[in-house]
Amino acid sequence: MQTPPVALTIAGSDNSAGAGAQADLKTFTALGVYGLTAITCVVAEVPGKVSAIAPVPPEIVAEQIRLSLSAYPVGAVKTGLLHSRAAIEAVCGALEDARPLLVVDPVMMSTSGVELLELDGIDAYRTRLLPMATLATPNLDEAAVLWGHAIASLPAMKEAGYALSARFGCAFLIKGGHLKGKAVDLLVTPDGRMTEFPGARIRGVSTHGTGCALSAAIAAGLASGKPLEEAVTCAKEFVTRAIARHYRWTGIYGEIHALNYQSGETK
Ligand code: PXL
Repeated sequence: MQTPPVALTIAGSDNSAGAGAQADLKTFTALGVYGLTAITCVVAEVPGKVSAIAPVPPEIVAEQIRLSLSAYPVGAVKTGLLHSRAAIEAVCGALEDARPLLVVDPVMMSTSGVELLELDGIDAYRTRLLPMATLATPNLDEAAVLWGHAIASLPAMKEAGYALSARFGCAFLIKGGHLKGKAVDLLVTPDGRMTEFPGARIRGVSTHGTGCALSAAIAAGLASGKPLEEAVTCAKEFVTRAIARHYRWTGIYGEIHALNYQSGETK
């Protein structure tokens, strides 16, 4: 009989299963964590093309969370695509009493450039959700929106990291994958500590869902009792490996790639 750690993802459904709740579940499973889901919206998409998005009623989002938290020993929660202000407020209401370890991936756009978050959702992140978070994991564009200034260099990333962490009272992992030059991710904690994580940039692989997998892997680490920095280090190794040994198929949309979370030899 086994009693694995449990993590809950609050995220959108991606039918192509490279991003969203499906990517989170695959990540939890690969890392030995039992995954629960609360679905916020349903996205019809394939890599490179988002064709439709339908929200789940906010009270149903909240009920999925409340039930999950009441029935299971949830060690950590992550949020992915929340889509609307109403959904963010429902999530905050449902998490308020439990106050779990919380990783917030403030998803605003798809990898293919489609807006996934309604505009007034940004304000709800600022006023409601980020103050409840343990860690936020924005990419450069999302960090710039939350901070209110452009970020085009490593020094600007550092300034943003300190400012955001102080403003919201949570740790920030700013992902510098789109930075010119070398890719660096930056972790800043509210006590003012900063850690740089060199990111291996792997060329020629177009995968969506790497951000989802990274934040899910961090939540899995936290649910397993790892301290934050160790959870981030392990999560980065996990995602780098999943990109390096990615899957590929050729079809009517050209070549499509997907992360490979399985352990074993790199091909
Ligand atoms: O990768 C961002 C993302 C997150 N969540 C869902 C998505 C996407 C990208 O398309 O569909 C559900």
